[in-house]
Amino acid sequence: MSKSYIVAVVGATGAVGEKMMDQLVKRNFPIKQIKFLASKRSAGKIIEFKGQSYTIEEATPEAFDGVEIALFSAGGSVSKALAPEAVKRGAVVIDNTSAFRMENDIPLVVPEVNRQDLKTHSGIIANPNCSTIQMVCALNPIRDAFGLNQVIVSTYQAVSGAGAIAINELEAQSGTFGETRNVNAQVLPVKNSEIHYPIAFNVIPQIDVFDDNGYTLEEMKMINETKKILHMPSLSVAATCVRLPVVSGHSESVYIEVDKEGVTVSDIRSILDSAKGIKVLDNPAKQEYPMPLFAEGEDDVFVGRIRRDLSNDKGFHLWIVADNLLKGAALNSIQIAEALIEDGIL
Ligand code: 25A
Ligand code: L14
Repeated sequence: MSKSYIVAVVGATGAVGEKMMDQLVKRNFPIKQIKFLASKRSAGKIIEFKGQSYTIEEATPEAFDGVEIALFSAGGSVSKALAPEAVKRGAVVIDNTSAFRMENDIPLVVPEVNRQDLKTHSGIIANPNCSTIQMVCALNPIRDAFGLNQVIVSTYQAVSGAGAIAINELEAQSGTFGETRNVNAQVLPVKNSEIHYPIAFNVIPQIDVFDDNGYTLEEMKMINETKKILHMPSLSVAATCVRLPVVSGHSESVYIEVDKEGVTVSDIRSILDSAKGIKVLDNPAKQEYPMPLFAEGEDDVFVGRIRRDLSNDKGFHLWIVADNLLKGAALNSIQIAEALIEDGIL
């Protein structure tokens, strides 16, 4: 009989944690025993998993005794404090926050792209930022076939990226058309800052806080993580990250310049058609293109609107959409765990 594992989900009550639970069931992950951890606020609450009731426990260092795989999605500060404690107790941590992603000795992994990086882990594996994951899924096969010089991306990101609390805020504001400018906003663009704007009937060109260079941290995550995952430290990447009143599903308008001369749109399409985890949805005659409402609940990264730049023969434009809570977070984390098992690393 193949091995099964003692698993902990940290942040089980959040938008991502709930999807992690769904994915563990859906993908029939080999679980011997499971526990669900969250903040003190949620400790004692009961949640259902595979027809059984479980009591949520407070995430403390001791809660990780005996745990073999710990899936973290409770924010960066929780990961910083508790991931090393879990590792100390023998667990492999797959961390969905930004806490460790850019540390040199921590692999940052999208299994379809850089699964080999898992081999060098020393306890913590970082799950990349959601907008970055869906973009590199499409860029990697193009880079392998035609080379890649430059990437310029603008994102159209759903509120679920900011957690369950931001979904509630969008819902609450959605009946307010006509008076939206005066609604009481408390979460977006950045939960713990002083200034907030309504998201219903609006578009906010800020995700996460600003860096001194004028970019937001979400934009810097896309820039730095893309280079790290693709192993291309000098790739030219620029990003503008924008929040829209969409519940789930991040969309991206991506401009790329390839290395090779003479690449056609149909070359790009056929490379993407045969790439794992990608679905090309690109038929202008039938008005077929990816949209976040239809990507919700789907595992794949959808690519459409593939066209050549009109002034640069090596330039192409793509429209990339995925469910940010699935491939962007929970699904990718479970796929990392599966890859560790399949490759004999765990
Ligand atoms: O940028 P970072 O630091 O990497 O942050 C990542 C955060 O972004 C979210 C996710 O929030 C994560 O916390 N996120 C969304 N998409 C993501 C993606 N693709 C993503 N992160 C990475 N990649 P979330 O809402 O999905 O989950 C938050 C979970 O964390 C638990 N938690 C918080 N503090 C904790 C903790 N667990 C342990 N110890 C702590 N100190 C949190 O549990 C939730 O499971 P909870 O018990 O605090 O929340 C239960 C319910 O309460 C609501 N809530 C949250 N904050 C407040 C609140 N209610 C009132 N007041 C609050 N201040 C939540 O909505 C939840 O339903
Ligand atoms: O870095 O607010 O993984 O949409 C991803 C979602 C940060 C927040 C991360 C959002 C998070 C982001």
